[in-house]
Amino acid sequence: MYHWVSFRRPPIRRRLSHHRSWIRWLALVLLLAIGLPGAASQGGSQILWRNANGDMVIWFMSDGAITSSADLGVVPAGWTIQAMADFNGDHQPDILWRNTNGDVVIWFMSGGAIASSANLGVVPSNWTVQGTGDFDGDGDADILWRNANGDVVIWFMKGGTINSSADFGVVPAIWTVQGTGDFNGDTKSDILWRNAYGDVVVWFMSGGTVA
Ligand SMILES: [Ca+2]
Ligand SMILES: [Ca+2]
Ligand SMILES: [Ca+2]
Repeated sequence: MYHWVSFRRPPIRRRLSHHRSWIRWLALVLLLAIGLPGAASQGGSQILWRNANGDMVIWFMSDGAITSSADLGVVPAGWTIQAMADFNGDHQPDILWRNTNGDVVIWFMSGGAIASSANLGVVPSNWTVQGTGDFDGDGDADILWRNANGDVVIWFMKGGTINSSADFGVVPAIWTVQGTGDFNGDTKSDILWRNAYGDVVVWFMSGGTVA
């Protein structure tokens, strides 16, 4: 697969009012609760909220309590979060976005702020993000893609750039990715598959190969 670079990114419009009722948020979608090491450095886990108007807020949690929050501004509805993972190895989870036009963007987070962003270009819509994980063990999370034809590709990330990629070929459609994680403790994320008959298989990853 290929990509090309454009320079669009999710615009950020700071909200005008600092007096918004939290009740509004309770009816909205809770996206992710994460517990990466960087979250721990913030004193616990983080919960990322998105309002129906696109406004995004992070709650920093500790022992079930909200210790602080940060408003990241409004992101237009065409952008959806694909994953949260540490793509630049600073132990703080970053946000992977995709636009309905296929555009892929990473926000590199630092505490409650968007420290920087990287636009990875437009990826055709027949490719979908299946998950993230540090498949080569270099400390930066990588991106697992699958094509509608079954083709499996990993982008090995180095911060905001695609350092390399590997194509694992077409996996029949009866197999779906269930998740990623380091199932053998070698510090490299692996891929958990399941097929339509219930068979479960783990690909133990070693960079660009299935070990
Ligand atoms: Ca990071
Ligand atoms: Ca990696
Ligand atoms: Ca592993």
